[in-house]
Amino acid sequence: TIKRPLNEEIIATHNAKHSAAIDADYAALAAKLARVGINIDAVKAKVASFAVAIPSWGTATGGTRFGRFPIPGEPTNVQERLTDCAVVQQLCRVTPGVSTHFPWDNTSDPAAMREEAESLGLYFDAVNSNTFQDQPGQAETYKFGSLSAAAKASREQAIAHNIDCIEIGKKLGSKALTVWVGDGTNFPGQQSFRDSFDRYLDSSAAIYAALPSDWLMLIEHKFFEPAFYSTVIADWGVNLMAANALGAKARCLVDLGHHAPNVNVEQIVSMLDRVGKLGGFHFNDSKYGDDDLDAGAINPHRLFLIFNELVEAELRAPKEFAPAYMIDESHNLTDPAESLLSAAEAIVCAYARALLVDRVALKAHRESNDVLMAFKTLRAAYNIDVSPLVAKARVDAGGAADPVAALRESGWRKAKAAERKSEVNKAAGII
Ligand code: PSV
Ligand code: MN
Ligand code: MN
Repeated sequence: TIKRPLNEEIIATHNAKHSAAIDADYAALAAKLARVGINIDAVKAKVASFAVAIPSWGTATGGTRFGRFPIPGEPTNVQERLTDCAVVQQLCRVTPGVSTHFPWDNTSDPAAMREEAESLGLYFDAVNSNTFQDQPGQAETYKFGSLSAAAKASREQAIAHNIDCIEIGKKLGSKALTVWVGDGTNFPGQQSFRDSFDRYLDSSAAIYAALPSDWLMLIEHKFFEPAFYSTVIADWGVNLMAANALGAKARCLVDLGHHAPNVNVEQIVSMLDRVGKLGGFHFNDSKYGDDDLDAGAINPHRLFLIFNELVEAELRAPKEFAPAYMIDESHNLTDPAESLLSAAEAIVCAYARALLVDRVALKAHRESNDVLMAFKTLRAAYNIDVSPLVAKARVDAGGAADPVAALRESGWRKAKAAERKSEVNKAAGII
């Protein structure tokens, strides 16, 4: 049996309070969808099979380069981070996977960590390497780059770290390595764009050679930050060049915050899928750049349009379609567990809406160049409030009717504030 961190009775009491309203709203939505020939139970079954991974580090407060505001009771080590992932999963039931980051999740015993995760009903998703920071005691610096560095020793160290991540990931049961590098330049002339990319490819080929046959290497592009003049893997074009050069197991990962403003991300999704190179997603939202705000908080319509392309891609080739989904946010103002619950809800709602698009009508309107009706076909699905459907799927799977409210009712964070060695407790002299 799975160890669920929250008292199941609290969730049952919470659900009992909401069940009549959920059932009534679900029945009303079922009737509305039936009028346009959609069977709500079939959509609910698709929603119930949806999963998006939580980044282990996303369970603790993030920060900006100007400061961080830790909260009492937040997780302080990998065990506590896993427990909070289990809390989120217990309430929302769409986040069974955990994505790790090394050395942030350092453990001397990955096999025990896997057992711990499994006992909590979790599994490990992609492993993330980290060559964008120097670690204490490390021999070489990444100040001037890692996989693309001019210094061979820095490149070798970065390659070795990625291979270590694969080795740990094998013990965790992961099936993918996500590589994002901070490599780039701050000054025109600082490096040759071309030589840097060639060195990146050489280094990545060494990592690729160490990948098990059933693993993927997910390459994440980002057009700025921490480098502000150029980055080595700046956009999806360079990303695709790298993935093509490395081989079939290399795919492109799209982080929603890693594009220049106003870039049409849904079109990128469609194009990468077209060539079988859509590896995965990091979901977040932004107003200006890589803001790492909560998914769907700023532009839920864009999230819907992205899922519209994903649903279309899945319908085209259901067997091959398996992008890795992860939430990649920085929670600076909110309780991270609450933000993860609210983001997971936004993501799954965008997916549910995309499932409701009348694809037969859309195709016909496209073929007859009925521009407005094509647009209205999409908009009709976007306008449907799918929250009763998503809530019903969640409750049927054992989750909470209103996950954030249930978390608050459980008193989880307050209880942990008394137990965990958080920075807040240290600063207050409590521990
Ligand atoms: C970089 O901005 C990024 O999106 C990458 O995915 C990292 O792994 C993550 O943030 C955490 O730093
Ligand atoms: Mn990311
Ligand atoms: Mn990012």
